[in-house]
Amino acid sequence: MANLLLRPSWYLPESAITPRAEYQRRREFLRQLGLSGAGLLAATLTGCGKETTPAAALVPATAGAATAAAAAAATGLYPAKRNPEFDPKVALSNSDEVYTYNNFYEFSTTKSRVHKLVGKFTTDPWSIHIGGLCENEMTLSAAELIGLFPLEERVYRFRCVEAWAMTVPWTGFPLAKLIEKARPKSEAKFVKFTTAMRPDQMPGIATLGEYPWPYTEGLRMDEARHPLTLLATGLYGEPLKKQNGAPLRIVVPWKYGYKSIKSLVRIDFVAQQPATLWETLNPVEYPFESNVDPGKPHPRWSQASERVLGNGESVRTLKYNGYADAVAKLY
Ligand SMILES: Nc1nc2c(c(=O)[nH]1)N[C@H]1C(S)=C(S)[C@@H](COP(=O)(O)O)O[C@H]1N2
Ligand SMILES: [Mo]
Repeated sequence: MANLLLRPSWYLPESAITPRAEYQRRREFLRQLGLSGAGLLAATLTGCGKETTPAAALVPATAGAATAAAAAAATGLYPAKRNPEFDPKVALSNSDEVYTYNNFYEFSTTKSRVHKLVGKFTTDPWSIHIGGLCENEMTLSAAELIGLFPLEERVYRFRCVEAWAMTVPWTGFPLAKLIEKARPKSEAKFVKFTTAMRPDQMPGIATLGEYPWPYTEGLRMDEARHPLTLLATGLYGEPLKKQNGAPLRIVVPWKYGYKSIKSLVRIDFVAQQPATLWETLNPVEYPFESNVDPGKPHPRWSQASERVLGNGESVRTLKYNGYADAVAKLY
């Protein structure tokens, strides 16, 4: 991963820097400013996105606050120390927008409504099963899983197939560590991920009755083991909020956002490429691999550029979402 540190092709141009709200006040940000200079400061503070910020971004992000937040903070897990190897040293997307502009179809297809509909969704207590073709099956509480390995913060770019993008600080640990602990058998060629399915707590499921619930996703074993693939437990220095996939989600920054599956209840090692919800619905639009590729237009969205959350600016999309140095060798 050293080349990520030395040659960070995923640095954003200043035009892509989005304004920030509360996170701007964090000590961490002050540290960054010291490192990144006055140009960034000026761009951050004068790149006011008020005119272009959707109304949803102005809603206070109180709904859906992680109930476990206070408890977790008390245990001292958050905020986790930022890993400098994954830090583009640019301003982050506005956290209020990241909390209120969500794709989570189990709740709603309207992004600005998801955070208002997660209230009944119980994420504490939570149980996750790691099984399938492995020597060390485990059923753990979320708290147990989160405690298995040290948490770190990583700033990643994130790109939705709908051509919007954000830059956010996730907390978590590499999925590879958990895979190593589970000891997959040699027949295991893929990892299948499954989201909780609770129609009584997730009002979107009934409105999309024909969808092949639960939401599932998958990765090849080498993709799942890649050091960039994160098992995320937090965002902006706090436990994940429900709308962002509490208590545990996957983040795969070089693939379109739908591969980054939320609110995990199962991780299974399997021999065959697993069916995924989106590929089952439309294999042409949402193929299993789904690496970010500006040269490969989607039938409904050109993938050449992306709109940056917060300031609405359009920037060119990068192959593998800017992570080519780290992942191109996989393909
Ligand atoms: N279970 C589940 N996971 C999901 C989705 C979903 O609808 N259900 N949407 C995906 C899509 S399309 C995107 S872009 C990201 C959005 O994550 P965010 O709301 O935290 O930004 O979550 C992904 N993970
Ligand atoms: Mo997405």
